[in-house]
Order: sequence, then structure tokens, then C-alpha cells
Amino acid sequence: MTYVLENSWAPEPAPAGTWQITLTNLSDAPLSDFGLSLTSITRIMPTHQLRNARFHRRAANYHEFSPTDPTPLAPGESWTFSVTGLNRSPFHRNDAAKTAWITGADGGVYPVQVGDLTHAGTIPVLPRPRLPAGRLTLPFALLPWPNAIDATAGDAPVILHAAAGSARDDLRLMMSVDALHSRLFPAARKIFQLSAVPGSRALRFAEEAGLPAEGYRLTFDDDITLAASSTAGRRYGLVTLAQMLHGAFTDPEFTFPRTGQITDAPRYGWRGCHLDVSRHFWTPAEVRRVIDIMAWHKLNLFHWHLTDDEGWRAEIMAYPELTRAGATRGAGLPAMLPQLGDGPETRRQFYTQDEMRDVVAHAGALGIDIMPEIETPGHAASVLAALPRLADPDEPENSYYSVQGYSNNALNPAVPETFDMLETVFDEIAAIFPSRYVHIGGDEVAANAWLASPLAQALMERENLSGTFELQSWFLRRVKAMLTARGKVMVGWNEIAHGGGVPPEDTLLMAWENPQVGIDLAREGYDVVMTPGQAYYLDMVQSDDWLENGAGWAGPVPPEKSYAYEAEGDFPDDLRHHMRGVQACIWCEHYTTTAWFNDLVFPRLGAVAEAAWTQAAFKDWQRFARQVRLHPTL
Ligand code: TNX
Repeated sequence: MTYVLENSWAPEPAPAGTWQITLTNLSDAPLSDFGLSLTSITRIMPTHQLRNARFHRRAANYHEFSPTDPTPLAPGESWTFSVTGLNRSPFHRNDAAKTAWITGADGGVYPVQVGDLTHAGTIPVLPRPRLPAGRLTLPFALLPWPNAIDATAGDAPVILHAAAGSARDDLRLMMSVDALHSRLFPAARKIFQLSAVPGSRALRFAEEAGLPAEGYRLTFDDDITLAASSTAGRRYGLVTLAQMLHGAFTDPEFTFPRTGQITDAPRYGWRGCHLDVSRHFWTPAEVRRVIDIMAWHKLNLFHWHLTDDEGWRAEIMAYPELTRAGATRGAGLPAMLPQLGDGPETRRQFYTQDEMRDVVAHAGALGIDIMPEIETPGHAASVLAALPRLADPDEPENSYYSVQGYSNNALNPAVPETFDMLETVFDEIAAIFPSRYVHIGGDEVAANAWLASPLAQALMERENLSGTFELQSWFLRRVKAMLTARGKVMVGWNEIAHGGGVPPEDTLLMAWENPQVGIDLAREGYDVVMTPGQAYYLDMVQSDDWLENGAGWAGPVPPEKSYAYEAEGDFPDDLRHHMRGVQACIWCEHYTTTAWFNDLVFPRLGAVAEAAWTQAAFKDWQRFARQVRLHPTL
């Protein structure tokens, strides 16, 4: 690496301060006639002021500059420039340049090593430890904590074998949980056996119709009996056993019960986890591991955020452009430029339909439903880059911007092919995903979207619609009809209710902007899943210290805050039946590596999982802190 970029930020002048960037030439040759490209989530606005550099273009996070001074940069020399007129103040070290590269006069592209954003004039505070040492209430490894447990501690760790005469379905289920455990902890000893071995205890399966659908009862005696009324309940009972055995084998403070009982069932039916694969692509193997981790946490719904401005990741046979151009980012490409920590290289990243089917089967075998998300009408820059004919040709460029800095990024309701494309996409998606639920996005359409589109204007006049959100509601009602025709429930982000919304029957909205929004939606008659950024967005920073990674708009969200949050808390009694459950969201603008994934997702995913399963009265932060460190990471 022979070029280095360092950047710092100072708060003056208000409102968003000054960003200073220094490029140093550590190579042996002078650098002349070059351009600098960088990706940065803090962006420069059209009205910026630059010193010592020329600005060439910006597309969302992607920026291009060059020096105003044509004198070559000699070996060892630096070029410093500064800019004011930023979209907002950065809060943390990863809020500005994430990646950079130089384009030389010869057309060659050269990597640049990028330092953390520093805060001019202050010494950063190191983030504090996120978890206390914690303490055990009972010596059993269990997370989420069961809703009733009364058991005595055993001494030597045991493994379990299936009682003679067990049904083949039960044996299969037992082996599938054993395999899950082995995938999550490849170095750990196996926990379940089909046949007895010295020292093993027998596990008996019993059918008990009176137990709740996802519930189970474990009775510990010389033998162990697992009673349930469904496969789901039996699987959760097996995961409970697996967790306790794993803990007993790996941490001397844990044992396995000798006698007693666990009677358990989840607090909420919707126990979700979302993953954004658009901003940062996760391979099918990584997605399967996320699903394995969910199964270990007794979560049951995987929300696969397959499309967004930054990339369309689902192969659609009838529209190959969507993954040809719409899944490809790279320097110099006409459709989509590098973003959010990309280098200059071209990367085309998407899931084939077979890969998606494999993931669906993998999740299904673990009792996890997969809800696909196809973002409409906003967050659709990748669709419009792939299919430019879906834009109104007479809508001026840059006529509106999304919060993420994309211009003209919403599907246009007045372009008839928009609906043909969606019909086709939903047909293919419905053939891959058996879930009753399809998420259609609906968030963050710019407040002035479509207002400069003559086609949209004409439609609004014809339909007597006023403003962006009435047009959005008109659009979403048509989308809802498409889903109803396919037997699907329409799921969306809370803004779906804007401008008149859609009929609440068979609609489920996710309250993300803040908890109150969820209550307001319930009052309007919508069923809601609570996923407020202030507690359950796992991309939020975990303290306000400069050296944290993550987003700041709803933060900071330390693990204790995620844990303590009670989604039901402020719901009036008469609206509580609309609250279907809770969900963690893993947005990936800041997730440039697996290490960052682990740093941001854990232990907060465990906190959401415990809120989803365990009744409020049995939550205990200190116990959680002690338990959660036994859980797997990516
Ligand atoms: C808001 S949540 C968004 C996402 C971002 C997220 C970052 C939502 C429905 N829209 O597009 O990734 O904030 O925290």
C-alpha cells in the first residue's frame, strides 16, 4: 500500500463543520494528474465549499475529487483539502471515508489505505465494556430464559440418547438439533445419540395435546421426558436441552438438571430477525449461519431484505437486468458505482433462485419462516439503474433526493410497466418463498418524490390525488391487491400508513421510527411488529463514544438498552392484541466485515430474542449478561 488517506472533522462552521482530507504519497514515484475516489456515508451537499480540490461528482456515498494544484505530488508529500457543506455532522470514526482509491493519468486504479475519521481537537474516549460480568440465577445455560423452571443441578455432564422405541420423526428432529449444535460449535463434543452409551441418559418423547402450539414440557428424572403438541414445540424443547448440555460441557459453572421441570412457551408469535443483503452482500453460507444462530435463539421469522438502492440481490428470470446491472457495483460502471466501503473492483453479487430455495429449505428444517422483502416504491435506485425505461423520461434529473442521498429513486406509479414488473417479480418470488408474508418496503419515500414527473402529475390529476403520499397510498393499494391475489399478507414499514394507507386487513406494519408509531398504527387498526430503531436496530452505535462503529440516528443503543426495552410497555390494553411481536433489524451500511457484524449484532440479538420469548417478569439483565457469552457468532 503506497498511498494513505487520513481524514478528520471539526465542528466549525455550523451546522455540519469541516471535513479535512489528506492524501500522502508513500510510493517511490511522483503522482500527477490523478483523481481521488472515496466512499463516505457523510456526504457533500450540492452547495458545498471546497479548498484545494476540485469536485467531480457524487452518487449517494461515492465521491470524486482531484487537486486544484497540478504540481505532481512527490514521494513523501501530501495533498490536503477540506470541504464544508456536509449533509450532517459525523458522530463516529466510521462516518466518513471508508474506502478510497486513485485513478492515475494512465487510467490505472491504485488502492489507498484509509484511516479512521478523527475528531479534530479531542482525544477519543475508548468505548466502555458492553456487558457486566453478570451472574447466574440457576446453573443452566439457557437463553432465552424459559417461562417456568424448577430444577435441581446435576453433577457430571451427560449426553442424551433416544429412548428405545422412539418414533422416526422424533429421532430425525433430535439429530437435526444435534447437527445444528455441531454447525454452530464445530469443536464441541456431540450432545445427542440415537443409542445408549456409558453414562448417557434416555430422552423420551411424549405427545401432549394440551400444550401450546410452540410450547413444550421437560421433566427430568432418571430419564428425561419431552412433551409437546407440535413439531415446533418439540424442536424448542430439544434446543433447550442442547443449550444446557453445551453449557455444561464448555463452562464449569454450568450443569445439567438432575430432577425437576421446565414448562415453556414463547411470549410472542412473531420473533423476527431481518438482514440487509443489499448494502453489504452476505453469501448463502453466511445467511444459513445467521439462520442457524436464529434457531439457537428460538427466533422463528427471517426477514430477508433482498433489494434496496445499493443492490438487487434476487435472481428474477423474466428480468435478468435486475441482477445483471442491479446487483453490480464497480468503479466507472454506468449503472451503479461503489458504495459503503466498496473498493473500485466490479462485484456482481446476488442469489440464484436455487440458492434462495436452498436457504428456504434450510430455514424450514429449523422451523424458521422466510419473509422476502422487495422494496417499493422507494429504495429502488438499483431497479431504475437496471431498467431505466421505468423512469418518466420527462422527469428532470435530481428532482428529489432520498435521505441516503439517492436521486429519483422511487418506482414511478404512473409508468404502467412498473406494475407489470412487480407482478412478474411477485410471481417468481412467491414460487420460491412459501411464506404467507411478503414485505414490500414502503419506507422513506422523499416527501417531494414524483412531483416533477409530468406522468405522475397527470395521474394525480386524473385520480384526484394530492401530494406524494396520497400517490404512494394509491400505488401501495395496487401492490396490496397483487399480494392478495397471490394469497399473501402484505407486510411493510410504518410509512405505508401515510397518505391514506392501505386496508388494515391482512396487512402487517413494522414500527421502526419509534415506539409511539407502533401504538398509533394499532389505533388505526393495523397489526404491528415492534422493531424500533431506538432498541432493536442492531446497526446503531452502542455508546456515543467517537470510536464506536455504527449509525447514530436512533442511537446510542447499548445492549442493556436493547435488553430493558419493553415493546408492549406503553401499549394501551385495548390495543395490545394488535402487537404481534418483536424483531431485530440488521442494516448493513456500516457492516463492512464479519468482525463488524459480530461486534454490532452480539449480544444485542440475544437481547431481542429474550424479549421475544421470555415474559417481562422473568427478564434479568445480569443473568442475560452471564448467559449470552456462550452464544455463537457469525
Ligand atoms: C432507515 S428502517 C432505513 C434503512 C436504513 C436504516 C439505518 C427503514 C425502514 N429504513 O434504509 O438502513 O434506517 O439504520
